[in-house]
Amino acid sequence: LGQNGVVIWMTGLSGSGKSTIAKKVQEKLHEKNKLAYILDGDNIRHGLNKDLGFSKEDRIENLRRITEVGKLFVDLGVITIVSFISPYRQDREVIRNSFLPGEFIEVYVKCSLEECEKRDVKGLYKKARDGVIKNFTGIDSEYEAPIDAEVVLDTENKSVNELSDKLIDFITNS
Ligand code: GGZ
Repeated sequence: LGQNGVVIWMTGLSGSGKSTIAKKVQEKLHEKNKLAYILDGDNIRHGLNKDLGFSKEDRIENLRRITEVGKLFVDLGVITIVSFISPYRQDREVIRNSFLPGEFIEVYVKCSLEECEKRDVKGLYKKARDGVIKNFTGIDSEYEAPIDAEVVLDTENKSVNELSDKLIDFITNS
């Protein structure tokens, strides 16, 4: 296909809209005959990273392995859409530095905790509030919002369609 690989690293709270946007972006890129692939909880946490939970150490290891897989995909020339909470700023910095300049695009999927909790699509926030789930991001585990993301997607005020176009415009013109 002759395209250069790139990692689109989406970070944001559970329920912020990362997966929904990732799917829409992948779909639109496929329509343009671009090779794009999503790495997310469904294909990574249930397979390669099955042995990992949500302690700080496990989250760091989760992201380290994803980074290594991401590098392979980038070598292959794939537009790699990575969709994980990735809560720690320092880890994201380490990840950024393990790619070449321009190969790593940090995308902040921005949505307030209040709104994510209101959406509570999977009922996980309620479980976290009730203490059934421990170390839940935003409740009893921290989320450090990006300060220097290349792209900020505000899912409280914009549609998935608009935001996916915004992201595709960014990668097409960068
Ligand atoms: C955060 C958790 C937790 C805890 C299970 N904290 O909305 P979801 O369900 O589908 O997305 C969340 C997903 C987060 O996994 P990540 O691999 O993206 O996290 S990290 O980057 O921090 O490693 C949520 C579910 O897993 N989930 N327990 N304690 N999210």
